[in-house]
Amino acid sequence: MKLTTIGLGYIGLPTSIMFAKHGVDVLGVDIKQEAVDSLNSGKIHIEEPGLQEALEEVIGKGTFKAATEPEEADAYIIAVPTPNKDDEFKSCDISIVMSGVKSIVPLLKKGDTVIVESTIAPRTMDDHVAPYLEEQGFKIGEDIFLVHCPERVLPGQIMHELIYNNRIVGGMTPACVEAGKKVYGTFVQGEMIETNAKTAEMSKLMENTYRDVNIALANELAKICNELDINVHDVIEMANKHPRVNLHTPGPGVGGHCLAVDPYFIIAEAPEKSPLIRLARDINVSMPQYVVDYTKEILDKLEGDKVTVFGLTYKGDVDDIRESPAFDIYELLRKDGSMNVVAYDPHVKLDWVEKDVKKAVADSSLVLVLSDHSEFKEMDDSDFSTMKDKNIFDTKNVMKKDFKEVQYYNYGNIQK
Ligand code: SAJ
Repeated sequence: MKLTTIGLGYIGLPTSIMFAKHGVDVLGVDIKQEAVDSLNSGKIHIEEPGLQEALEEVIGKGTFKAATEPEEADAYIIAVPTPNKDDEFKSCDISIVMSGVKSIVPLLKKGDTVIVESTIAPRTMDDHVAPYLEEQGFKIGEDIFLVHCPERVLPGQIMHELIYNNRIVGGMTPACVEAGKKVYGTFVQGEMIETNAKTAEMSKLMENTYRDVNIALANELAKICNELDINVHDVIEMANKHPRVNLHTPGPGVGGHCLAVDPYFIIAEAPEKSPLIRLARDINVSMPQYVVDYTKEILDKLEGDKVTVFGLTYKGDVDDIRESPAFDIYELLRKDGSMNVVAYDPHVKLDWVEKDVKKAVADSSLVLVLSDHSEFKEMDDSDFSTMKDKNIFDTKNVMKKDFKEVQYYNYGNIQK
């Protein structure tokens, strides 16, 4: 099989490499020449465990190459971004998906399969992608097979989850479902769940919305507990001992290109019917300011004015700062102007981000933990010996709590 993938980002690249590892002849397409050059020279341009080794393997085997223009194949996978639009409900911008579809139209031949993996608003396949391809003269389910197979892998575990997660195969017709299953059957060992495109779209969006709403509940609980002087982490631990309760974990907000984005795609399509989803978004969006306010309260009682932010990424052990509440907090603190703010993140490759922990905390009065990187989990008093005032506010509840010289705060133990 020959496969052309459009988009070599966090999903398109691992997916392309996984197909190439399993003997498929893959051309990965991206508009970024720099990324294409880097990949062809054997270097990945994103951080994901196991991906660099896998790229080296497929380059060695000659089953993967990158380019800026698509080529003819038997199957096409579109895995490009779908950002929020700048409108009232932050609706789903499908223009990049549509450009991807347009770019392959001249290459399409009878029997080809076209798969959209990008996360899209409900009914996008029925109302936009399918009608466009039919206008170009293709009979869907006969000439070409059109499928929505939403990606559902967790960054940090992509190479494992691509193979073992179950996979929703949402075809425009039953024949399209079969064609989609044939493509992913190359390597997927999880169950392939057959459905239509609009059910696939909505279930993908709802998975992330479910998580966003539940995190909002945990964040609201943290605020309530702080008001009432109750340890929120103890409450969650107790409540989760009930067999049918699974409270999520509060934090500095919700980030990434999924949970902070997808719920709006549903809201925008049915605003009158989605007040709960909207409120949950608002609660999660309110968290960075909540953290900033507490940070200032802690700092007000101290002499020094240096704050060291630990972690800028949207979650632990990734390098991704897209839609990151940690990054928002860093910017809010800097804009405030009353503090000297320094960022430390062992995963983020930006010049102004400190990589040496000792340098980052020197003369600081507060370490503000905003991402749950593994590196933070093992730190002890000795890592903070050069601080001016030794205080930690750990919004991710990630550090060891048995400090002797450091005053440790988290949501369960917040300074009043
Ligand atoms: N977070 C909390 N509390 C929690 C769990 C997460 O505050 O209890 C925060 C994280 O710190 C992060 C955000 O939520 O800022 C999202 O992180 P995540 O680990 O929940 O998810 P993502 O965005 O990395 O990946 C999600 C996954 N979806 C689900 O678990 C339902 C993944 O399977 C999807 O493929 C991905 O979205 C996507 O691409 O849609």
